[in-house]
Amino acid sequence: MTNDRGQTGTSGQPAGVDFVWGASTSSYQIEGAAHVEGRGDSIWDRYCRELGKVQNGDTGDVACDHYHRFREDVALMRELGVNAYRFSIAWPRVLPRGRGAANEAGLQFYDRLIDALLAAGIEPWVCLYHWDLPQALSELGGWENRDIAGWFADYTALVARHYGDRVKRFATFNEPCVFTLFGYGLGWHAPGIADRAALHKAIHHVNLSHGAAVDVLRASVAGASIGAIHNRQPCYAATPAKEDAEAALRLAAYWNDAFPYPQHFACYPPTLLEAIEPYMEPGDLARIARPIDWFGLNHYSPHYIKADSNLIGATFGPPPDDVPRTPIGWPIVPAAFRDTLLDLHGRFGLPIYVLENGTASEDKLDAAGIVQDDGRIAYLQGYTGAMGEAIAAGADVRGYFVWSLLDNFEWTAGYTQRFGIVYVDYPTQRRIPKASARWYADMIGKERRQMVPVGNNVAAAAEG
Ligand code: IFM
Repeated sequence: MTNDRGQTGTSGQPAGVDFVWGASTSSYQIEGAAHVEGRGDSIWDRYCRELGKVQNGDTGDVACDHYHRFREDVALMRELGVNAYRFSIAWPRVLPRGRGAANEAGLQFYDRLIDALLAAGIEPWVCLYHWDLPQALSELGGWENRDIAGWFADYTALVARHYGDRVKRFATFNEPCVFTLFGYGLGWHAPGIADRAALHKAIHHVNLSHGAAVDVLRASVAGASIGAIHNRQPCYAATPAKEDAEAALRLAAYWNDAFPYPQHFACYPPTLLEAIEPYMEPGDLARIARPIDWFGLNHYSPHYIKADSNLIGATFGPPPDDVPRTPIGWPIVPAAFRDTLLDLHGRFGLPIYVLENGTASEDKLDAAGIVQDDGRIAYLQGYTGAMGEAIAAGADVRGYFVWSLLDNFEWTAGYTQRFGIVYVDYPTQRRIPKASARWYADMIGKERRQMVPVGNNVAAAAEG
């Protein structure tokens, strides 16, 4: 397999291999067990404790208690028939202070999880970073400190050493545009910083950390298949006003290009270069642009952008009135997903894995013990159908992972938004597969039996 520069990756899926159907989660959103067996604080533990930052004062202290109930969750996935599970490792669980002494109990938790997945025939896909930076490192400047590339490389080496015999699929970062822009630029997420210099330093240091981690994984995991997970969404102007059109272009550079461009093309988007250049050293772009094996895409909906007085001069506006929306107001536009997949294929030339797609809906457990989430089924039908169209038009999409396996801690929305295909009754921690879980399982089953391109079966399911 070759990447966009014609270089051969050391591994990856050969053409013709079965499409991967999976489910995704992340450590802080589901694990709980925040203060047990040696786990250190992350920036989200700290952020949640700051009154008023997260709805209802919710925290990830217990979340879905996956730390103790992972066997049940693996059994659920086995029943669904998914062949891969994407989860993240909590850096502060394995290195409580982010560097230095490792926490054996934390390492063993992921051993147990990985072994249970393999025993169930489910391939583990490990993401190294899904936003839960060790608080101790944040106190040293976190992503603003250039030294973090070395700390991240050391953490990656620990993970590679420990799990590389059983795990081959690694993603370096999940949605770097979100945690840098929201966490360091707009102050909406942990660690709650809104500062121009902080944002641009963080972007560059995350990119350097990505390159360093790719090198570590390549050198230490035989047969590693490595990628990074990015959001990519069309950023439309919210109104015909010139200032909104300019704002949309500014936001798109941060959202869509600030990470994939240096990682794949060894350059920053021209509109960001001036702000990032002061933090660059000679050779940095070559350190960042290391060959990888696949492009991980998270996609939910297009953005409608308007001008703002914040430090990037842009923010998220409402979609036009005629665009359908999910219960939390996210636009439902499957055609934008199809076009994004085709654009990605043309632009980067790497195999694509969709590693997040799904919707929050107003799920209620009815008197019969059923969660009839028809809105989510319609959303998933529309989006997997659009993916089928992109594949038919030539996009090299190799897998689809639903977000999310379980209802979970949705960052500043706390537990008010349910994204799972499995309902979690938080007071009892009972798991109840929703109607969408049954739909997903049926669709996977049909795809496997009929071995025809995805989309055709989705359409058939929609017809009846
Ligand atoms: O829950 C999040 C996830 O952590 C990152 N991508 C978007 C999801 C839904 O908001």
